[in-house]
Amino acid sequence: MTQKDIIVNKIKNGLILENISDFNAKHIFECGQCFRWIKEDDDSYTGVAYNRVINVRSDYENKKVIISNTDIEDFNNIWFDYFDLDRDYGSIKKKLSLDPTLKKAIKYGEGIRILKQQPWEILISFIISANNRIPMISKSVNLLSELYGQAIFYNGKKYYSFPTAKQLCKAELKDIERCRAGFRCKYINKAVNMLNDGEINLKDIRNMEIDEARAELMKIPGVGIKVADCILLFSMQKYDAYPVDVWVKRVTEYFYLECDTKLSDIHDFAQKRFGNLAGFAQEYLFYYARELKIGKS
Ligand code: 8HG
Repeated sequence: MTQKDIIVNKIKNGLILENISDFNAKHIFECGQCFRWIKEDDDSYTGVAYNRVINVRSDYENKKVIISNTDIEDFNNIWFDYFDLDRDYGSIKKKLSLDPTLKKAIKYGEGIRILKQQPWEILISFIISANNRIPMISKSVNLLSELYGQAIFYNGKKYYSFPTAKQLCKAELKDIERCRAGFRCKYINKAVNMLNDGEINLKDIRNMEIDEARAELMKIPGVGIKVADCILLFSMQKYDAYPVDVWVKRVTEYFYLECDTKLSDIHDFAQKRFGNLAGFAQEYLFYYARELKIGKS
């Protein structure tokens, strides 16, 4: 699917997208890559990204998506890229489905797209994610936004943008601790300072090839290999990254390798088996394993 194929029409306070393939809002927002999307009673999702609040509803069968609280300009400048609409997920799925396990995982998570999220937000969110559970990660990211971000009103409700490094630099460690991220707060504080001092530059890192980019990210305290790989995949378009958390370790061992395989062997396996589609494979597998509790003894 490319921009040419999608039909975009204005509706009241939003847009309707037609002829849109591989877009399932539930699978996109619940697969684990993002923390700021809330499911509404009507099965649509409301979220904050790029300092905006939008509501997204998808009709997978009929290839339709409704985005509320937006306009054509923002669609062209932000949401088209954010939802990775220029990518042909059909061909990715076809290639990965040659593998019987992935065929099942893809069927389960059909319509997942890897969002192009903002590196700064993803850096801090995944620092918070270390040894943490997704509901707690969301809570801390939301609290941090409430404390230091900007209020945005939508549908009679108050939402908050994710704070910039400048906004966060006013906060001392004891203030950041109010976001209830525990021991990770000192890492957030350090990352804020490193960014503001120019010690790290996320734009430069994004332009590096993957190994160098990963090594740079891992200079930030609180960023180990898994957190770095999540940042690379979810915000820097490094699609050969294969973040190995507990679930991906379990599911990869369960279907392909032996119990207690070394991390470096899991990475080598993923590289050989999935190549530059490893990141996509990883997300289908993460969602599949986590939802179905695969490999959990
Ligand atoms: O999408 C994700 N992929 C992987 N591999 N790991 C993730 C994703 N999302 C996410 O939160 N994690 C990690 O899994 C962070 C945290 O350690 C744990 C939460 O289940």
